[in-house]
Amino acid sequence: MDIGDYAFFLKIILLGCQSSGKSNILLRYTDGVFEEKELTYNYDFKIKDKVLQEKLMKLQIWDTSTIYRNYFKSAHGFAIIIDLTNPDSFHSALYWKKELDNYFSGKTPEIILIGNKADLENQRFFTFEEAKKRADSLEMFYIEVSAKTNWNIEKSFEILIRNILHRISNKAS
Ligand SMILES: Nc1nc2c(ncn2[C@@H]2O[C@H](COP(=O)(O)OP(=O)(O)OP(=O)(O)O)[C@@H](O)[C@H]2O)c(=O)[nH]1
Ligand SMILES: [Mg+2]
Repeated sequence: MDIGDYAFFLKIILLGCQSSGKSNILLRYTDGVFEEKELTYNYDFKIKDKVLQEKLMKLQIWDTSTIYRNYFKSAHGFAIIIDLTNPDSFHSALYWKKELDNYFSGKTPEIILIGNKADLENQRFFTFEEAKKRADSLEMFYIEVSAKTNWNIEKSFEILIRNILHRISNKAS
């Protein structure tokens, strides 16, 4: 693949509380696998080629175990991950949303809120409706996924990427 073949290069950053599933979501999306055991992943980001709307793009997706605010700089989009089985997870989402709004002085790039571990239906602390209502009030799109079963993982990234492309084309016109 030649660099000239890419229509877009998009930088996406995953945020969220500890153990919300950031690394597993990334691994599932880029490598198609799920690791059951607790792992410390030794990478900062992963690269994936993606074709959407007949355009080839290169995605650089950052995991946040080692994130520094400086990394936010050139990001096109963020996914804030909550753990549906952790009652404190939303606090962390709010924290990150505020951090981003402060960092970008209100001109925050696209953000999607992802409720992970939807497979653990009996252990969840938030209904879909509650979580969506909160996401709406923060002007974030909300989707639920399971990195474990691979439910909605591809779809969640596609929604984020579509929203990013929409913004880019609005800016250009
Ligand atoms: N049942 C279930 N477990 C999950 C899912 N995603 C992640 N887990 C588990 O949740 C734990 C944390 O997942 P990680 O991907 O390491 O979470 P993280 O957000 O990267 O965690 P830190 O890097 O420590 O902040 C692991 O034990 C995973 O196996 C999911 O969709 N379903
Ligand atoms: Mg991790």
